[in-house]
Amino acid sequence: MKVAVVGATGLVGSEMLTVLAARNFPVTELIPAASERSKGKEIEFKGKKYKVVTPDEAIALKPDVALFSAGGSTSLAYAPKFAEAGITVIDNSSAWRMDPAKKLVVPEVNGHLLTAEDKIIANPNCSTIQMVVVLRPLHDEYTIKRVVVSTYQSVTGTGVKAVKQLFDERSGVTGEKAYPYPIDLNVIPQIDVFQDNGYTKEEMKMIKETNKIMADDSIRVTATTVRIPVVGGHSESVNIEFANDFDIEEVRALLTKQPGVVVVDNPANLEYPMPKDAQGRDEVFVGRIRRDESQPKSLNLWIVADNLRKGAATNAVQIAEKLLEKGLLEK
Ligand code: A2P
Ligand code: 11C
Repeated sequence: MKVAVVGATGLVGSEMLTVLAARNFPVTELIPAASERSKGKEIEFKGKKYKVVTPDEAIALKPDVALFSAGGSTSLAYAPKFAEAGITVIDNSSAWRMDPAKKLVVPEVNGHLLTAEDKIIANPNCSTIQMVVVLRPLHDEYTIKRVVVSTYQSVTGTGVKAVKQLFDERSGVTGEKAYPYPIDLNVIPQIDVFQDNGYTKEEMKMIKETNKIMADDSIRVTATTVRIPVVGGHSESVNIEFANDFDIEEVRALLTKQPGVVVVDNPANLEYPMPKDAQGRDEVFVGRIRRDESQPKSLNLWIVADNLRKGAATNAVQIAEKLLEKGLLEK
């Protein structure tokens, strides 16, 4: 496969290169693309050097598939051009996610829906992806009525500038700020901009994207998304109310056999998922599995994943793998 990565110089784009190599995706030729600013810059992939091109040059090189992580406006401008040239686009931005004509895909949840018609496929928001992977088997078994989620999100979700702000503050250096407040030794209950309803855009993404991916608008979701001074991944406290009662050991068994999920839940040994352990891993980790004793048919969980991996790059590469498996990337 000829694979283009648009945004290859960015935080998620470079993680895409790492994941493509680590998962041995059959790349015969890599086409790293970024803005004019990066044109000609060298990128190493599997021991070979490749020169960064512009998105227009990438189209002319006719890749089979293009993974995009270059922001919403680049996706809006270029994804249709790639698609028109017959190149399947897997887009990590939020540009196409809620477009009713585009699929929003987490392979373990709804990858079976992909067809040859899907030329622009949207990769969901990181905090949504790690949650729906866990919700899927539980919804299938017990029918979810309502989800209450609070997140503890890594600064890597904002980008390089935010990671730098955290470490600058820690070492007493004055630098550029990604956040309106200090992030080190602090917690910021705002991710992305506020909407008219008092929720942030990140919170509304978790609500709307969950309904779309699960293909079920009857699941009620409410979210509070929070930035914390961590780099390894996003954590989520999730409370789920079901229509039907569950057995806690059966819940554990369902999650244990769910592809892409690792149960880390042994309070006796102080074992639970943490972003320090999730960093650089492709799986979603779940623990603190327990009954909500305050109301019937309700469950509490703690979900952790590397937001740059399963939350972004890994999920995008897994979509490409799914297309390949279904024979949808063949010319
Ligand atoms: P560049 O490095 O040339 O600016 P991040 O999310 O980490 O900020 O990365 C954004 C990525 O998107 C970078 O690779 C960046 O390239 C790329 N990018 C930004 N604007 C454009 C554009 N107009 N066309 C193509 N790539 C772009
Ligand atoms: C964050 N979830 O952690 C955001 C980053 O829609 O893909 C990813 C935004 C998106 O800040």
